[in-house]
Amino acid sequence: MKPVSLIQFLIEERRAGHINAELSLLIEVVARACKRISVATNKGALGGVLGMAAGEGDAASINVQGEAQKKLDVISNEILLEANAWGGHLAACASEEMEDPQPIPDMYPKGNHLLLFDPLDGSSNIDVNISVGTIFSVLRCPDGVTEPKAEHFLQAGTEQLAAGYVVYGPATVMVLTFGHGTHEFTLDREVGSFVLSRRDIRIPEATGEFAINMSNQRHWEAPMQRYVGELLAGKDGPRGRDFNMRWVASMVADVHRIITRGGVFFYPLDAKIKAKGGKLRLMYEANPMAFIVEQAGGAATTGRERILGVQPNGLHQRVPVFLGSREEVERATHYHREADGLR
Ligand code: P6P
Repeated sequence: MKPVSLIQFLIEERRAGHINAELSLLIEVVARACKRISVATNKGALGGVLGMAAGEGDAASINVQGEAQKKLDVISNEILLEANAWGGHLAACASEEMEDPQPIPDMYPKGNHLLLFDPLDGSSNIDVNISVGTIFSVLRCPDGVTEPKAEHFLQAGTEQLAAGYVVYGPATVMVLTFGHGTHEFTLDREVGSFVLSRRDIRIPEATGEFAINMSNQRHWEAPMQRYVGELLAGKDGPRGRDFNMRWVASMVADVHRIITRGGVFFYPLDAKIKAKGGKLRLMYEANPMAFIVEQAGGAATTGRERILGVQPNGLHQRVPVFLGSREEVERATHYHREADGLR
């Protein structure tokens, strides 16, 4: 069968009335930027892009999250900002790497969309050559707002018009949803275009594989201790079956494994991070991944409520994340809600 390029897929989606021309062109701009990030990432040590953003002996370059930036964090952020500045489809961008939203410069045309992204998630893995990725989310700019501020981005995940990620691994793969299924595109490096490799992905409802950072176990809440304890007990415990564990410590890689073969991913609240509300960011990590996973038949909660239903209170707000195969997400969420005295 003749391969379907991302461009052709976007035309199909426009014909089906799932997206408009502006959103279609915005996704093309983001895809082109991610191809450039893939080239930079794949250079490794030869590209002079590994290591910390700050030079030897300089003060570390710290982002709004309080994390030391890698060179590729900064480069990826700049690639996405520059590509979208003149693209003409955006009113503003927001990034994990920047405190405030970035307006579109006056000399460029503006559009009606807001783009949020984590330009290079999992960047602590770059120097050890483990897959990293870009995560993005698209919202509608409220009518009449010409200079969007942070509060204009604070829309629940159900308002997303599009969400996607690009994982820079052995292959560069984009996974995308517009709310009409979740679809996968693989970068054909010889042609330089993303080609549809899986349409209408379905995550198996049941799974035998879970992903969590076990080193935090002593800090978890009791329901999480109970749930993971049952998985570790395997066939000798109440679940009556053995489970396997994976933890890449790169959300895009862990989520892509789940999108590919099922599984469940947890970054629960724990005593260390309780004050911050969690580890992962709602607007440009949890929400886009939740949209993608739900559209593939999976589930995504904070352990207490549907992630997409959370009303944001800050651009860099953090939330606990439980996502993947529906049966396991629902069981772990039930344990937490039961412990809270909720049904
Ligand atoms: P930990 C990467 O820093 C990240 O934001 C996600 O990509 C990943 O799932 C998580 O943090 C890893 O956290 O505590 O295991 O290093």
